[in-house]
Amino acid sequence: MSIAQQETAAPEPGAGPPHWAGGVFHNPVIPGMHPDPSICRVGEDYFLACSSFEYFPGVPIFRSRDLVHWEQIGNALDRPSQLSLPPQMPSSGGVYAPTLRHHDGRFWLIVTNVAPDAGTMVFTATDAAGPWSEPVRLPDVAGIDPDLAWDENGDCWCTTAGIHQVRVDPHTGRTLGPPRRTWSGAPGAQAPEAPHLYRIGDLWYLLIAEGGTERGHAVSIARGPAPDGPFEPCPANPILTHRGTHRPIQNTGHADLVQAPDGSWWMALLGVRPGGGTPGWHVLGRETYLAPVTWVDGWPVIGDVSPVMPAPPWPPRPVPAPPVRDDFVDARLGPRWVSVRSRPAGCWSTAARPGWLTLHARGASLDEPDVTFVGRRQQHLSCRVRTLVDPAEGVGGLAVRLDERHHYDIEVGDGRVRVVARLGSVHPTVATRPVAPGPVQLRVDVVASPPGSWHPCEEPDVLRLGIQHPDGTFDQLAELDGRYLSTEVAGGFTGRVIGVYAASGTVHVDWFDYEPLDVAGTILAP
Ligand code: 6LW
Repeated sequence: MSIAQQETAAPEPGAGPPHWAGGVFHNPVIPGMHPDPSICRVGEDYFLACSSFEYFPGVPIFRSRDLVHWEQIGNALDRPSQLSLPPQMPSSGGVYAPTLRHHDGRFWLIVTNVAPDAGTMVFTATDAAGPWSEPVRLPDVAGIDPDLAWDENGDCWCTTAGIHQVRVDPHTGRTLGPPRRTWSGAPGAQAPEAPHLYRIGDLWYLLIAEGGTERGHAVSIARGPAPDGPFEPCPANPILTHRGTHRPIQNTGHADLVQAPDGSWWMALLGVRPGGGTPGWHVLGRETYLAPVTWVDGWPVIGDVSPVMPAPPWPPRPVPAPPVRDDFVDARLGPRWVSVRSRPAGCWSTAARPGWLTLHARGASLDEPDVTFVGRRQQHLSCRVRTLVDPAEGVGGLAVRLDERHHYDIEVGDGRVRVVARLGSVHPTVATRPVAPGPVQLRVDVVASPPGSWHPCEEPDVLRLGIQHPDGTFDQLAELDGRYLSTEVAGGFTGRVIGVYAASGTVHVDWFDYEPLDVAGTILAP
Protein backbone atom coordinates (compact mmCIF):
# COMPACT_ATOMS: atom_id res chain seq x y z
CA MET A 1 0.00 0.00 0.00
CA SER A 2 1.15 3.51 -0.69
CA ILE A 3 3.19 4.73 2.22
CA ALA A 4 2.42 8.35 1.42
CA GLN A 5 -1.23 8.16 2.25
CA GLN A 6 -1.55 6.70 5.71
CA GLU A 7 -1.42 9.90 7.74
CA THR A 8 -3.18 13.18 7.29
CA ALA A 9 -1.33 15.23 4.72
CA ALA A 10 -0.08 18.52 6.10
CA PRO A 11 -0.29 21.79 4.22
CA GLU A 12 2.97 22.21 2.39
CA PRO A 13 5.67 24.11 4.27
CA GLY A 14 6.03 27.61 2.97
CA ALA A 15 2.72 27.31 1.15
CA GLY A 16 -0.42 29.07 2.29
CA PRO A 17 -1.07 28.89 6.00
CA PRO A 18 1.70 29.97 8.34
CA HIS A 19 4.47 27.45 8.77
CA TRP A 20 3.82 27.56 12.50
CA ALA A 21 0.32 28.22 13.83
CA GLY A 22 -2.14 26.81 16.30
CA GLY A 23 0.57 25.17 18.36
CA VAL A 24 1.99 23.12 15.50
CA PHE A 25 4.69 23.44 12.85
CA HIS A 26 5.09 21.62 9.57
CA ASN A 27 7.84 19.27 8.50
CA PRO A 28 9.98 19.35 6.42
CA VAL A 29 11.38 22.60 7.77
CA ILE A 30 13.57 23.01 4.65
CA PRO A 31 11.69 21.40 1.76
CA GLY A 32 13.24 20.38 -1.55
CA MET A 33 16.68 18.87 -2.16
CA HIS A 34 18.40 19.79 1.11
CA PRO A 35 19.89 16.54 2.42
CA ASP A 36 22.51 15.66 5.03
CA PRO A 37 21.71 18.64 7.28
CA SER A 38 24.38 19.74 9.71
CA ILE A 39 23.34 22.23 12.37
CA CYS A 40 24.98 24.41 15.01
CA ARG A 41 23.93 27.30 17.24
CA VAL A 42 25.66 30.58 18.02
CA GLY A 43 23.80 32.57 20.68
CA GLU A 44 20.20 32.75 19.53
CA ASP A 45 20.94 31.90 15.90
CA TYR A 46 20.97 28.44 14.40
CA PHE A 47 22.90 27.72 11.22
CA LEU A 48 22.47 24.75 8.91
CA ALA A 49 24.38 23.44 5.87
CA CYS A 50 23.37 20.80 3.28
CA SER A 51 24.89 18.74 0.49
CA SER A 52 24.70 20.15 -3.03
CA PHE A 53 26.23 17.46 -5.36
CA GLU A 54 26.75 18.64 -8.95
CA TYR A 55 25.26 22.08 -8.42
CA PHE A 56 27.19 25.34 -8.23
CA PRO A 57 27.33 27.32 -5.99
CA GLY A 58 27.61 24.58 -3.38
CA VAL A 59 26.62 23.98 0.25
CA PRO A 60 23.56 26.16 0.90
CA ILE A 61 23.72 27.86 4.30
CA PHE A 62 20.55 28.65 6.26
CA ARG A 63 19.87 30.67 9.42
CA SER A 64 16.97 30.38 11.85
CA ARG A 65 16.03 31.80 15.23
CA ASP A 66 13.35 29.24 16.05
CA LEU A 67 14.56 26.00 14.35
CA VAL A 68 11.43 25.96 12.17
CA HIS A 69 11.69 29.01 9.89
CA TRP A 70 14.90 28.96 7.85
CA GLU A 71 16.29 31.60 5.54
CA GLN A 72 18.98 30.82 3.01
CA ILE A 73 21.74 33.34 3.67
CA GLY A 74 24.23 32.12 1.09
CA ASN A 75 26.19 29.23 -0.33
CA ALA A 76 29.51 28.50 1.32
CA LEU A 77 31.28 27.44 -1.89
CA ASP A 78 30.47 30.20 -4.35
CA ARG A 79 33.79 30.68 -6.15
CA PRO A 80 35.46 28.37 -8.67
CA SER A 81 38.59 28.42 -6.51
CA GLN A 82 36.58 26.74 -3.75
CA LEU A 83 34.57 24.32 -5.84
CA SER A 84 35.58 22.57 -9.03
CA LEU A 85 32.99 20.22 -10.53
CA PRO A 86 34.44 19.10 -13.86
CA PRO A 87 32.24 17.73 -16.66
CA GLN A 88 33.60 14.20 -16.22
CA MET A 89 32.20 14.14 -12.67
CA PRO A 90 28.85 12.33 -12.85
CA SER A 91 25.64 13.78 -11.49
CA SER A 92 25.22 12.94 -7.79
CA GLY A 93 28.99 13.29 -7.48
CA GLY A 94 30.36 16.56 -6.15
CA VAL A 95 29.65 17.94 -2.71
CA TYR A 96 28.57 15.41 -0.07
CA ALA A 97 27.55 15.77 3.53
CA PRO A 98 29.07 18.83 5.22
CA THR A 99 29.59 19.29 8.94
CA LEU A 100 29.07 22.85 10.16
CA ARG A 101 30.44 23.87 13.55
CA HIS A 102 31.27 27.09 15.42
CA HIS A 103 34.52 26.93 17.35
CA ASP A 104 36.98 29.51 18.62
CA GLY A 105 35.03 32.45 17.17
CA ARG A 106 34.73 31.00 13.68
CA PHE A 107 32.48 28.80 11.61
CA TRP A 108 34.11 25.62 10.38
CA LEU A 109 32.77 23.64 7.46
CA ILE A 110 34.24 20.31 6.44
CA VAL A 111 32.99 18.62 3.31
CA THR A 112 33.96 16.08 0.65
CA ASN A 113 33.97 16.98 -3.01
CA VAL A 114 33.56 13.59 -4.70
CA ALA A 115 35.25 14.72 -7.91
CA PRO A 116 38.63 14.15 -9.57
CA ASP A 117 41.49 15.93 -7.74
CA ALA A 118 39.19 17.10 -4.95
CA GLY A 119 38.45 15.19 -1.70
CA THR A 120 38.04 16.41 1.87
CA MET A 121 38.29 20.16 2.48
CA VAL A 122 37.86 22.59 5.38
CA PHE A 123 36.55 26.14 5.00
CA THR A 124 36.18 28.83 7.64
CA ALA A 125 34.20 32.06 7.97
CA THR A 126 33.49 34.62 10.65
CA ASP A 127 30.03 35.23 9.15
CA ALA A 128 28.12 32.14 8.01
CA ALA A 129 26.68 34.22 5.16
CA GLY A 130 30.23 34.46 3.83
CA PRO A 131 32.71 35.08 2.52
CA TRP A 132 34.08 31.61 3.23
CA SER A 133 37.80 30.94 3.01
CA GLU A 134 39.71 29.17 0.33
CA PRO A 135 39.84 25.39 0.97
CA VAL A 136 42.34 23.71 3.27
CA ARG A 137 42.73 20.23 1.78
CA LEU A 138 43.03 17.10 3.92
CA PRO A 139 44.66 14.74 1.42
CA ASP A 140 45.06 11.96 3.97
CA VAL A 141 41.43 11.91 5.06
CA ALA A 142 39.75 9.40 2.79
CA GLY A 143 36.05 8.75 2.63
CA ILE A 144 32.91 10.80 2.85
CA ASP A 145 30.87 12.51 5.58
CA PRO A 146 33.71 14.12 7.57
CA ASP A 147 32.93 15.52 11.02
CA LEU A 148 35.02 17.89 13.14
CA ALA A 149 35.00 17.96 16.93
CA TRP A 150 37.43 19.59 19.38
CA ASP A 151 38.27 18.08 22.74
CA GLU A 152 39.17 19.91 25.96
CA ASN A 153 42.88 19.86 25.00
CA GLY A 154 42.10 21.65 21.76
CA ASP A 155 42.77 18.52 19.71
CA CYS A 156 40.60 18.27 16.61
CA TRP A 157 39.06 14.90 15.71
CA CYS A 158 37.91 14.12 12.21
CA THR A 159 35.46 11.21 11.97
CA THR A 160 34.34 9.85 8.58
CA ALA A 161 31.99 7.26 7.12
CA GLY A 162 33.07 3.73 7.79
CA ILE A 163 33.35 4.74 10.71
CA HIS A 164 36.96 5.99 10.95
CA GLN A 165 38.67 8.57 13.11
CA VAL A 166 41.88 10.54 12.93
CA ARG A 167 43.22 13.61 14.70
CA VAL A 168 43.83 16.49 12.30
CA ASP A 169 45.21 19.99 12.22
CA PRO A 170 42.32 21.79 10.49
CA HIS A 171 44.53 24.83 9.85
CA THR A 172 46.98 22.91 7.69
CA GLY A 173 44.99 19.82 6.72
CA ARG A 174 47.65 17.49 8.17
CA THR A 175 46.59 14.29 9.88
CA LEU A 176 48.18 13.55 13.24
CA GLY A 177 48.66 9.81 13.42
CA PRO A 178 47.05 7.00 11.49
CA PRO A 179 43.26 6.72 11.08
CA ARG A 180 41.60 3.97 13.05
CA ARG A 181 38.25 2.29 12.82
CA THR A 182 35.90 3.15 15.63
CA TRP A 183 32.38 2.07 16.61
CA SER A 184 30.49 1.49 13.37
CA GLY A 185 26.91 0.68 14.33
CA ALA A 186 25.12 -2.64 14.18
CA PRO A 187 27.43 -5.45 13.01
CA GLY A 188 26.77 -6.13 9.35
CA ALA A 189 24.53 -3.09 8.87
CA GLN A 190 24.86 -1.40 5.50
CA ALA A 191 26.63 1.96 5.11
CA PRO A 192 27.69 3.22 8.53
CA GLU A 193 28.08 6.92 7.71
CA ALA A 194 27.22 10.49 8.67
CA PRO A 195 29.15 10.47 11.95
CA HIS A 196 28.92 13.39 14.34
CA LEU A 197 30.89 13.44 17.58
CA TYR A 198 29.77 15.52 20.59
CA ARG A 199 30.90 16.13 24.11
CA ILE A 200 27.69 16.15 26.19
CA GLY A 201 28.16 16.36 29.94
CA ASP A 202 31.05 14.10 30.91
CA LEU A 203 30.66 11.77 27.97
CA TRP A 204 31.41 11.66 24.26
CA TYR A 205 28.59 10.63 21.96
CA LEU A 206 29.06 9.27 18.45
CA LEU A 207 25.92 9.65 16.33
CA ILE A 208 25.83 7.81 12.98
CA ALA A 209 23.49 6.82 10.17
CA GLU A 210 23.27 3.22 8.99
CA GLY A 211 21.19 1.06 6.70
CA GLY A 212 21.80 3.19 3.58
CA THR A 213 20.07 6.42 2.62
CA GLU A 214 17.08 4.58 1.12
CA ARG A 215 14.11 2.97 2.91
CA GLY A 216 16.39 1.17 5.41
CA HIS A 217 17.94 4.39 6.70
CA ALA A 218 18.38 4.72 10.47
CA VAL A 219 20.15 6.72 13.18
CA SER A 220 22.16 5.04 15.94
CA ILE A 221 24.33 6.32 18.77
CA ALA A 222 27.06 5.18 21.14
CA ARG A 223 28.85 6.86 24.05
CA GLY A 224 32.20 6.64 25.72
CA PRO A 225 34.61 8.42 28.05
CA ALA A 226 36.81 9.96 25.35
CA PRO A 227 36.49 11.17 21.75
CA ASP A 228 38.04 7.94 20.53
CA GLY A 229 35.96 5.73 22.78
CA PRO A 230 35.73 3.00 23.74
CA PHE A 231 32.10 3.33 22.71
CA GLU A 232 29.12 1.57 24.21
CA PRO A 233 26.12 1.36 21.82
CA CYS A 234 22.74 2.62 22.97
CA PRO A 235 20.55 -0.38 23.90
CA ALA A 236 17.65 1.25 22.01
CA ASN A 237 19.51 1.49 18.68
CA PRO A 238 18.46 2.44 16.11
CA ILE A 239 17.16 5.49 17.94
CA LEU A 240 15.33 6.59 14.79
CA THR A 241 14.12 4.75 11.70
CA HIS A 242 10.94 4.63 9.63
CA ARG A 243 11.94 1.42 7.84
CA GLY A 244 9.09 -1.01 7.28
CA THR A 245 6.42 1.49 8.32
CA HIS A 246 3.54 3.24 6.59
CA ARG A 247 4.82 6.63 7.68
CA PRO A 248 4.50 9.37 5.02
CA ILE A 249 8.08 10.47 5.74
CA GLN A 250 10.54 7.74 4.81
CA ASN A 251 14.34 7.23 4.59
CA THR A 252 14.78 9.11 7.90
CA GLY A 253 18.44 9.31 8.83
CA HIS A 254 21.65 11.32 8.48
CA ALA A 255 21.05 13.46 11.55
CA ASP A 256 22.76 16.11 13.67
CA LEU A 257 21.98 17.32 17.20
CA VAL A 258 21.71 20.83 18.58
CA GLN A 259 20.85 22.28 21.97
CA ALA A 260 18.53 25.29 22.24
CA PRO A 261 19.24 28.19 24.64
CA ASP A 262 16.53 26.82 26.99
CA GLY A 263 18.46 23.56 27.35
CA SER A 264 16.16 21.49 25.11
CA TRP A 265 17.66 19.26 22.43
CA TRP A 266 16.66 18.92 18.79
CA MET A 267 17.62 16.80 15.82
CA ALA A 268 17.92 17.90 12.19
CA LEU A 269 17.69 14.95 9.83
CA LEU A 270 16.90 14.01 6.28
CA GLY A 271 13.77 12.29 5.04
CA VAL A 272 11.76 11.90 1.85
CA ARG A 273 8.10 12.05 0.87
CA PRO A 274 7.39 9.23 -1.56
CA GLY A 275 4.18 9.59 -3.60
CA GLY A 276 2.09 7.46 -5.93
CA GLY A 277 1.63 3.70 -5.75
CA THR A 278 4.24 1.09 -5.02
CA PRO A 279 7.21 1.25 -4.51
CA GLY A 280 6.63 5.01 -4.07
CA TRP A 281 8.59 7.69 -5.86
CA HIS A 282 10.12 10.73 -4.21
CA VAL A 283 10.67 13.62 -6.57
CA LEU A 284 11.99 16.48 -4.42
CA GLY A 285 15.12 14.72 -3.25
CA ARG A 286 15.93 14.32 0.43
CA GLU A 287 14.64 17.16 2.59
CA THR A 288 15.49 18.56 6.04
CA TYR A 289 13.23 17.67 8.98
CA LEU A 290 13.21 18.64 12.65
CA ALA A 291 12.46 16.41 15.64
CA PRO A 292 12.52 17.02 19.40
CA VAL A 293 14.96 15.07 21.54
CA THR A 294 14.64 14.12 25.20
CA TRP A 295 17.19 12.27 27.33
CA VAL A 296 16.49 9.10 29.30
CA ASP A 297 19.27 7.39 31.27
CA GLY A 298 21.82 9.46 29.38
CA TRP A 299 20.54 8.40 25.95
CA PRO A 300 18.69 10.59 23.44
CA VAL A 301 15.11 9.64 22.64
CA ILE A 302 13.90 11.03 19.34
CA GLY A 303 10.34 12.36 19.13
CA ASP A 304 7.96 11.64 16.33
CA VAL A 305 8.96 12.82 12.84
CA SER A 306 5.64 13.70 11.25
CA PRO A 307 4.28 16.25 8.78
CA VAL A 308 2.52 18.08 11.64
CA MET A 309 4.54 18.54 14.83
CA PRO A 310 3.95 20.20 18.21
CA ALA A 311 5.57 23.63 18.07
CA PRO A 312 8.67 24.32 20.17
CA PRO A 313 8.06 26.12 23.48
CA TRP A 314 9.11 29.56 22.24
CA PRO A 315 7.50 32.16 20.00
CA PRO A 316 7.87 31.74 16.23
CA ARG A 317 10.47 33.92 14.53
CA PRO A 318 9.32 33.89 10.89
CA VAL A 319 11.67 34.83 8.08
CA PRO A 320 10.70 36.84 4.97
CA ALA A 321 8.83 34.71 2.43
CA PRO A 322 10.87 34.36 -0.74
CA PRO A 323 9.35 36.43 -3.56
CA VAL A 324 7.35 34.56 -6.21
CA ARG A 325 9.05 36.45 -9.02
CA ASP A 326 12.68 36.98 -9.84
CA ASP A 327 12.90 39.92 -12.23
CA PHE A 328 16.66 39.63 -12.74
CA VAL A 329 17.18 43.31 -11.97
CA ASP A 330 20.07 42.68 -9.55
CA ALA A 331 23.61 42.23 -10.85
CA ARG A 332 23.99 39.05 -8.79
CA LEU A 333 21.69 36.06 -8.74
CA GLY A 334 20.14 35.29 -5.35
CA PRO A 335 21.51 32.35 -3.34
CA ARG A 336 18.73 29.96 -4.31
CA TRP A 337 19.81 29.96 -7.99
CA VAL A 338 22.08 27.08 -8.92
CA SER A 339 23.78 25.96 -12.13
CA VAL A 340 25.00 22.56 -13.28
CA ARG A 341 28.68 22.10 -12.31
CA SER A 342 29.73 25.70 -13.00
CA ARG A 343 28.47 29.12 -13.93
CA PRO A 344 31.24 30.69 -16.02
CA ALA A 345 31.11 34.48 -16.08
CA GLY A 346 30.84 34.57 -19.87
CA CYS A 347 27.71 32.40 -19.96
CA TRP A 348 25.26 34.56 -18.08
CA SER A 349 24.57 38.21 -17.40
CA THR A 350 21.90 40.46 -15.98
CA ALA A 351 23.63 43.51 -17.46
CA ALA A 352 23.73 42.61 -21.17
CA ARG A 353 20.01 43.36 -21.41
CA PRO A 354 19.11 45.13 -18.16
CA GLY A 355 16.21 43.51 -16.32
CA TRP A 356 16.73 40.24 -18.20
CA LEU A 357 18.82 37.19 -17.51
CA THR A 358 20.87 36.56 -20.64
CA LEU A 359 22.17 33.02 -21.14
CA HIS A 360 24.78 32.08 -23.74
CA ALA A 361 24.85 28.42 -24.74
CA ARG A 362 28.13 26.55 -24.37
CA GLY A 363 27.35 24.23 -27.24
CA ALA A 364 25.79 21.76 -24.85
CA SER A 365 22.19 20.73 -24.31
CA LEU A 366 20.61 19.52 -21.07
CA ASP A 367 21.83 16.03 -22.02
CA GLU A 368 25.39 17.22 -21.44
CA PRO A 369 27.14 17.86 -18.12
CA ASP A 370 28.09 21.46 -18.88
CA VAL A 371 24.85 23.00 -20.09
CA THR A 372 24.16 26.69 -19.46
CA PHE A 373 21.36 26.35 -16.91
CA VAL A 374 20.13 28.51 -14.03
CA GLY A 375 17.50 26.94 -11.80
CA ARG A 376 16.11 26.48 -8.33
CA ARG A 377 15.07 23.45 -6.34
CA GLN A 378 11.46 22.30 -6.63
CA GLN A 379 10.37 22.69 -3.01
CA HIS A 380 6.67 21.86 -3.08
CA LEU A 381 4.91 18.68 -4.17
CA SER A 382 2.65 20.83 -6.39
CA CYS A 383 3.81 24.08 -7.94
CA ARG A 384 3.54 26.30 -10.99
CA VAL A 385 6.52 27.81 -12.78
CA ARG A 386 6.18 30.47 -15.46
CA THR A 387 8.90 32.32 -17.29
CA LEU A 388 9.06 34.80 -20.15
CA VAL A 389 11.72 33.71 -22.63
CA ASP A 390 12.91 35.60 -25.68
CA PRO A 391 14.64 33.14 -28.01
CA ALA A 392 15.41 35.79 -30.66
CA GLU A 393 19.07 34.77 -30.91
CA GLY A 394 19.01 31.10 -29.97
CA VAL A 395 17.17 28.08 -28.68
CA GLY A 396 16.38 27.46 -25.02
CA GLY A 397 13.59 27.23 -22.53
CA LEU A 398 12.31 25.92 -19.23
CA ALA A 399 13.34 22.53 -17.86
CA VAL A 400 12.55 20.29 -14.93
CA ARG A 401 15.85 18.51 -14.30
CA LEU A 402 16.73 15.43 -12.28
CA ASP A 403 20.02 14.84 -14.10
CA GLU A 404 21.39 14.75 -17.68
CA ARG A 405 19.45 11.61 -18.47
CA HIS A 406 16.16 12.59 -16.85
CA HIS A 407 14.54 15.93 -17.64
CA TYR A 408 11.44 17.45 -19.25
CA ASP A 409 11.85 20.63 -21.29
CA ILE A 410 9.68 23.22 -23.03
CA GLU A 411 12.02 24.61 -25.60
CA VAL A 412 11.48 27.58 -27.87
CA GLY A 413 13.45 28.76 -30.92
CA ASP A 414 13.48 28.74 -34.71
CA GLY A 415 9.80 29.73 -34.72
CA ARG A 416 8.63 26.65 -32.83
CA VAL A 417 7.93 25.53 -29.29
CA ARG A 418 8.56 21.88 -28.40
CA VAL A 419 8.09 19.67 -25.39
CA VAL A 420 11.01 17.27 -25.17
CA ALA A 421 11.39 14.43 -22.67
CA ARG A 422 14.65 12.71 -21.77
CA LEU A 423 14.02 9.38 -20.07
CA GLY A 424 17.29 7.49 -19.89
CA SER A 425 18.15 6.49 -23.43
CA VAL A 426 14.71 7.44 -24.80
CA HIS A 427 14.45 11.01 -26.05
CA PRO A 428 11.10 11.78 -27.66
CA THR A 429 9.81 15.13 -28.86
CA VAL A 430 6.38 14.92 -27.30
CA ALA A 431 4.72 17.93 -28.92
CA THR A 432 5.67 20.75 -31.25
CA ARG A 433 3.91 23.79 -32.64
CA PRO A 434 4.75 27.06 -34.39
CA VAL A 435 4.98 30.28 -32.37
CA ALA A 436 5.10 33.92 -33.43
CA PRO A 437 8.46 35.71 -33.10
CA GLY A 438 9.17 37.45 -29.79
CA PRO A 439 9.04 36.51 -26.13
CA VAL A 440 7.01 33.43 -25.17
CA GLN A 441 5.64 32.62 -21.73
CA LEU A 442 6.56 29.02 -20.89
CA ARG A 443 4.78 27.24 -18.07
CA VAL A 444 4.91 23.99 -16.18
CA ASP A 445 2.38 22.90 -13.57
CA VAL A 446 3.51 20.10 -11.29
CA VAL A 447 0.45 18.48 -9.74
CA ALA A 448 0.92 15.84 -7.05
CA SER A 449 -1.43 12.87 -6.99
CA PRO A 450 -3.98 13.55 -4.28
CA PRO A 451 -3.47 11.64 -1.05
CA GLY A 452 -5.90 8.77 -0.71
CA SER A 453 -6.52 8.02 -4.39
CA TRP A 454 -4.59 4.80 -4.34
CA HIS A 455 -3.64 2.52 -7.22
CA PRO A 456 -0.48 0.36 -7.19
CA CYS A 457 0.86 1.97 -10.35
CA GLU A 458 -0.33 5.53 -9.73
CA GLU A 459 2.23 8.19 -10.57
CA PRO A 460 3.54 10.48 -7.80
CA ASP A 461 2.61 13.55 -9.85
CA VAL A 462 2.03 14.82 -13.37
CA LEU A 463 3.80 17.67 -15.13
CA ARG A 464 1.73 19.79 -17.51
CA LEU A 465 3.94 21.70 -19.90
CA GLY A 466 2.84 24.39 -22.31
CA ILE A 467 2.71 28.08 -23.16
CA GLN A 468 0.65 30.76 -21.50
CA HIS A 469 -0.89 33.32 -23.85
CA PRO A 470 -0.95 37.04 -23.02
CA ASP A 471 -4.69 36.74 -22.24
CA GLY A 472 -3.82 34.27 -19.44
CA THR A 473 -5.04 31.09 -21.17
CA PHE A 474 -2.82 28.04 -20.81
CA ASP A 475 -2.11 26.09 -23.96
CA GLN A 476 -1.07 22.70 -22.60
CA LEU A 477 1.19 20.84 -25.00
CA ALA A 478 1.83 17.74 -22.92
CA GLU A 479 1.04 16.02 -19.64
CA LEU A 480 3.89 13.75 -18.50
CA ASP A 481 4.18 11.23 -15.67
CA GLY A 482 6.42 12.56 -12.90
CA ARG A 483 7.84 9.21 -11.79
CA TYR A 484 10.52 9.41 -14.48
CA LEU A 485 11.94 12.47 -12.72
CA SER A 486 12.19 10.72 -9.34
CA THR A 487 15.18 9.37 -7.44
CA GLU A 488 13.74 5.85 -7.52
CA VAL A 489 13.89 5.94 -11.35
CA ALA A 490 16.95 8.11 -12.02
CA GLY A 491 19.07 6.88 -9.10
CA GLY A 492 21.49 9.06 -7.18
CA PHE A 493 21.13 11.48 -4.31
CA THR A 494 19.47 14.55 -5.78
CA GLY A 495 15.98 15.89 -6.47
CA ARG A 496 14.32 18.10 -9.03
CA VAL A 497 15.65 21.50 -10.03
CA ILE A 498 13.53 23.73 -12.27
CA GLY A 499 15.17 26.40 -14.38
CA VAL A 500 15.96 28.09 -17.64
CA TYR A 501 18.64 27.11 -20.10
CA ALA A 502 20.24 27.96 -23.42
CA ALA A 503 20.78 25.03 -25.81
CA SER A 504 22.21 27.11 -28.64
CA GLY A 505 22.98 30.79 -29.26
CA THR A 506 21.71 33.36 -26.77
CA VAL A 507 18.41 33.31 -24.90
CA HIS A 508 16.97 36.11 -22.75
CA VAL A 509 14.72 35.54 -19.72
CA ASP A 510 12.66 38.49 -18.49
CA TRP A 511 11.32 36.94 -15.27
CA PHE A 512 10.77 33.61 -13.54
CA ASP A 513 7.85 32.87 -11.20
CA TYR A 514 7.64 29.94 -8.79
CA GLU A 515 4.34 29.45 -6.95
CA PRO A 516 3.28 26.61 -4.64
CA LEU A 517 -0.07 25.04 -5.59
CA ASP A 518 -2.54 23.19 -3.42
CA VAL A 519 -3.78 19.75 -4.48
CA ALA A 520 -6.65 21.31 -6.43
CA GLY A 521 -4.12 23.28 -8.50
CA THR A 522 -4.87 26.62 -6.85
CA ILE A 523 -2.01 29.05 -6.27
CA LEU A 524 -1.15 29.41 -2.60
CA ALA A 525 0.37 32.44 -0.95
CA PRO A 526 4.15 32.00 -0.77
C1 6LW B 1 25.98 11.03 2.21
C2 6LW B 1 25.63 9.97 3.14
C3 6LW B 1 24.21 9.93 2.87
O1 6LW B 1 27.32 11.23 2.02
O2 6LW B 1 24.02 10.11 1.55
O3 6LW B 1 22.09 9.90 3.70
C4 6LW B 1 25.25 10.52 1.02
N1 6LW B 1 23.35 9.87 3.79
O4 6LW B 1 25.92 10.19 4.45
C5 6LW B 1 25.03 11.54 -0.04
O5 6LW B 1 24.17 12.55 0.42
